[in-house]
Amino acid sequence: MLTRTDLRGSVPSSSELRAVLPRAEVDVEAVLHQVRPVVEAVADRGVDAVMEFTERFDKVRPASVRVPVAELSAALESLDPTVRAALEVSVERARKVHAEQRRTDTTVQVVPGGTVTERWVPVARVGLYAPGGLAVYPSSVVMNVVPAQAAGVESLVVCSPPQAEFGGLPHPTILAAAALLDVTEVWAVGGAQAVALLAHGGVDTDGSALEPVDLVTGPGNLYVTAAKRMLRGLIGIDAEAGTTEIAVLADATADPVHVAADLISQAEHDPAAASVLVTDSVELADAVDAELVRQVGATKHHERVRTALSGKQSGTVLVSTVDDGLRVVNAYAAEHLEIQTADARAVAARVRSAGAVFVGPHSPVSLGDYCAGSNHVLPTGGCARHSSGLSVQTFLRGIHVVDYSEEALRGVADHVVALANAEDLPAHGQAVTARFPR
Ligand code: HSO
Ligand code: ZN
Repeated sequence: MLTRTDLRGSVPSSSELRAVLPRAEVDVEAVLHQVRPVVEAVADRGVDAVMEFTERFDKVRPASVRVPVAELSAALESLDPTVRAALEVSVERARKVHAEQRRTDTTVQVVPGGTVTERWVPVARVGLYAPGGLAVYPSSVVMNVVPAQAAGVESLVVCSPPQAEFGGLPHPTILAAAALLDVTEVWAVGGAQAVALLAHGGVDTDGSALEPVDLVTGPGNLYVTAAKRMLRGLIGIDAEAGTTEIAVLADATADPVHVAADLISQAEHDPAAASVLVTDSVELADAVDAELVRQVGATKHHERVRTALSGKQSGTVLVSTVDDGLRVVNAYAAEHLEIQTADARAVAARVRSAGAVFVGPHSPVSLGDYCAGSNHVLPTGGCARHSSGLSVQTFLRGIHVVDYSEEALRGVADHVVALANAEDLPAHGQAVTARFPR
């Protein structure tokens, strides 16, 4: 089921590896020309334009963009109690982890009387996107809202597309998750028009203001991603989220039943999802293939899974040693990386690039998707080489605060003047010497 790339013998350099490893091609640029008129119309005409696009793309016209607060509590009250209990555990664990991870301010005394403090200040207002359609993930509402709240973000809006079958409201589990997290502002808008409205703000159908945000996070489809890319600068965005990926680095000690189940679990998201096995054991690769055939037949979304597993973005990579496997997974920089080898902890400690790492036989990716306490909004498409997943840090800005006394400034004045002159910016130097008239 998985195509094989044989790198036994020699592992190419990491740039060459990136060319040979299975990976989905996501072409955000290709949809920019479709997204641009949507973004521009919303910038010009606000909610009127939003309603037109919503009718065209979501086939429904909500009464207002803002979802009445009563709908949020109603959705929570009707939520299946088992799902509610599970969401509560998910929230509790995520809060525990994210609260501890908030950075504290640091003050460095550079010289007596001269300090630089790094002060962490939450973004004032953020918009969190929750997709609808094929993917209705209340868990993603948790993963966006929890770090924003842990950072101390004061004003927060959740956006999700209106659904015709729910009378123009977003999906009820999205509303219920928002209510559970004490979010009171939810907008029924999706797609590129949602990002544009978040960035520009507008006036709702009842005349009330929809305030623009400073930062938009959360996964969305290609159009949402394109709109984020286009509006970046006016707003901040998180790393671009593409289709989900799992890589498993496994040796002969791994259980093929578990490895296959984990590869299938993420393939279930999308026919374009990527599942990659990297192993030094041909026996394990064969056993995983056999298991995939057996398990895929029995899984609910077998069509989607089969398409994902047989796509060119998925596959098995054979290597000579676990060390070579590490080079492969480090170059690949998967969104999710499982280490299922002997001494998995030591191997995991040598991972340099991955959105998140799952160590040993009892830490499957789906645990992290819901209830580990970690965040599941992670960089895809190799972006883990340069970016991190969503965290409390995403919602904070570090401000350097410079505080020097007269003596501390005097002590370094000559050096400032020398550097200013070297850059032919003498007024910079004079701004210091003016404070010390001779
Ligand atoms: N694996 C997805 C997140 C998710 N899984 C939501 C289930 N629901 C991307 O990390
Ligand atoms: Zn998942």
